[in-house]
Amino acid sequence: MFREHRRRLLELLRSQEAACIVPSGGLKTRNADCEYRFRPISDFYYLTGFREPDSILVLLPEAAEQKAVLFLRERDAKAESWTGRRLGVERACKELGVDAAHAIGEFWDRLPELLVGHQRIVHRMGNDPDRDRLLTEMVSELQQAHRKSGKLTPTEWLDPEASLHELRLVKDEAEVAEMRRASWISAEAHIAAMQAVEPGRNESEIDALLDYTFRRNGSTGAAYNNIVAGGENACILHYIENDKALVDGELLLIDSGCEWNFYATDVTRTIPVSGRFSPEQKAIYELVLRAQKEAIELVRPGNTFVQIHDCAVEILVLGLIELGLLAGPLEKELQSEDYYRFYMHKTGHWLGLDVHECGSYYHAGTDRKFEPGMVATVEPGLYIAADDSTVEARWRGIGVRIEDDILVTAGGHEILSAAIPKEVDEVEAICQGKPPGMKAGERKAANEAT
Ligand SMILES: [Mn+2]
Repeated sequence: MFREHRRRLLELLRSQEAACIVPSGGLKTRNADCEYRFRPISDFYYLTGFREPDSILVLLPEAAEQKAVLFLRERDAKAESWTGRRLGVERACKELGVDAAHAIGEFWDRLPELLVGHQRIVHRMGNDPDRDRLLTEMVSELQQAHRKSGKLTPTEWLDPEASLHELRLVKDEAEVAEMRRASWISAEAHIAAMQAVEPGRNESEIDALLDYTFRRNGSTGAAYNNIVAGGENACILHYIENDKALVDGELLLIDSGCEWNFYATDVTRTIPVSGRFSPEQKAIYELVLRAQKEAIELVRPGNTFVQIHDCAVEILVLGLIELGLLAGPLEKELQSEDYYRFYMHKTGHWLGLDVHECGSYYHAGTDRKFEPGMVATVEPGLYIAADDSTVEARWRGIGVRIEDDILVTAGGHEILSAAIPKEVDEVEAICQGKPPGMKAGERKAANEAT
C-alpha cells in the first residue's frame, strides 16, 4: 500500500518537476521528562508505513535510481535499552521498500545534491520554523553554487495540497479496509458505552471504557480526544473535561472514534442515561436523526458538502418551527440565520488518516464534488443552551448530535459506521441492558468478511 502511494505521488511530482520532503515529526514534551506518545504525521505515514520519530522521506522523481530516500534514526544499543527498538538504517530498504536509507544526522549534508535536477520542492511550511529557515537557506546556497554549472536547482516551493493531499483524499481499497476495521472497533466501543451508561456513573468511566475498548482490540488509540458530555455539557461542542456525574433523565453525547493503523473514525451517538428518552429529548433526537438520514442519502458522486449541509439545515429548521422553537416561516428563518443558536457548525468534513482529513473543500473554482473513495462525516446536531430563556424550560440543556462515516462509492455510498445503533428503540433497548441485535463475535465476523 505504501509503495503504491509513493509510486502515485512520484508520478504527480514528475509532472510538477518537483521533489518532495515529508518529515515524520518528533517527540513532544508533555512535562519535565515525559513525552506524549508519538504518532507520525499522516503525510509521512501515508508514504512509508513507518512509525518512528525523527525521520524524513525525500521523493525525487528526477533521480536516476534512488527516487525514495529515507532518513531515520540509527541503531544505538544504549538508547534502545531506554527508549525502545529502532529499525535502523541497514534494515530500512528491505523493510520499507525505499531505494536508499541514511542516518537522520546526514540529512542536511546529503539533501542539497539530492535536490539538483528538480525545479520545485513540495513541502508544508509552518510546522517547524527552524527547519523552514534551514531549508530556504539551503536552497539559496544551492542556487548560488550551481549558478554557472548549468544544472537545474529548485526555485519554487509548493504546498502538498495539490499533489499529496489530493491523493490522500481518495482512498484505495487497502485504506478502506483499514477504515472498516477502525469502524468495527468504534462500534464495539459505542455499544459498550451504551451498555454501561447509568445514573451516578461518571463521564470519566465512559471515557475510560471507550479507550479500553479501542486499545484491547488492537487500535492505535482514540483518533481525537473523546467527548463524553452529559446533559447540558453536550452544548459545548468540544467538551473534553469528561469528569461530571451522569444524571438520571439527562442525555449523554459521546463523540468518539478510534484509529486503526492511524486511520481514523469519527462517530457520535447521543443516548439516554436512564435508558429512556423524555418526550422533548425524543422530539429533538428524531429530528436530528431525520436530518442526518436525509443528508446521508445525498452522499454520492457529483454532490457536495454544501448540498448535504443545506439539506440538514432545512430539515432542522422546519422541525424547530413545528416544535415551536423557531417562529417561522422557513424562508425567514433561513435568511435570518437565527437557527445558529441551535445549530452552529457544518454538517460534515473529510475523514481519513486525519480526523479532519486534508483535501480542499473547493476545487477548480467551485464546491468540491464527491468522488468514489472519498470518506465524509455527516453529523447534524441541535444544541439548546441551558440558559436560553427564549424557549420553554422543558427544552433547555438538550444537546444532540448524530454522526456517521460515509464512504462514497460509484453507486452512491456505504455507511462505514452502520453497525452502531441509532434508532430510538434500539438505543433505548441497549441502554436498558437488553442485548444488541448482533453479538460481539458476530459483529467481528461480519467485519472480517467485508
Ligand atoms: Mn466529526
